[in-house]
Amino acid sequence: MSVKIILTEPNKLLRLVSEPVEKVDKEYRRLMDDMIETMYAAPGIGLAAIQIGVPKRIIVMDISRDENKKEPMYFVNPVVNKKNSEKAIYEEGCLSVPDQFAEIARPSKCEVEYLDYNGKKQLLKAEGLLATCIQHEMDHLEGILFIDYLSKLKKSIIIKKLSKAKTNRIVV
Ligand code: K1U
Ligand code: ZN
Repeated sequence: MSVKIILTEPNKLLRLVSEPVEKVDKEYRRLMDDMIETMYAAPGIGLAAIQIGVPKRIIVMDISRDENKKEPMYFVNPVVNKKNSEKAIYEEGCLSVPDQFAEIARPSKCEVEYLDYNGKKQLLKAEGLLATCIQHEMDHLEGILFIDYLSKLKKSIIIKKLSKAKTNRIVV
């Protein structure tokens, strides 16, 4: 397993629509191992494959927030079957949009079908942070970032800040 570099906005790769996985094999399990290690190292509670430059429909998550009791979750080719009309607001962050946070409204519950780490079909009924996180991660599969839900002005201020931070990092 290895910790990979997480791409940050602005980066055209983050805007790609990820492709489905044909078969959950050894190579994809190795990718999921790298993703979960990268997510724990960041640290974060979710990560999509495109955030480490791989345009495949794979997500890893662990919302347990307990260092000693890890509960990793792996989602391959996830599809949302049902979404609640009621919305929940969470302050979201993103490892690809460092140090920026914003309140985002999303359906408060959802049902997701996916393949697990072993390629077995699963159905998850999610609510609370789990529902928010999975929807945030599934947006990554479509090339969508949480800042896309903000006003044009707020989004452009954040992108300017991130571009500046990137330039400074290269100079130093
Ligand atoms: O980059 C990502 O997609 C991961 C992102 C997931 C997320 C967070 C909050 C709401 C929706 C989705 C993060 O993990 S940002 C970091 C974070 O939330 C966190 C970091 C350390 C401890 C606890 C949380
Ligand atoms: Zn994100």
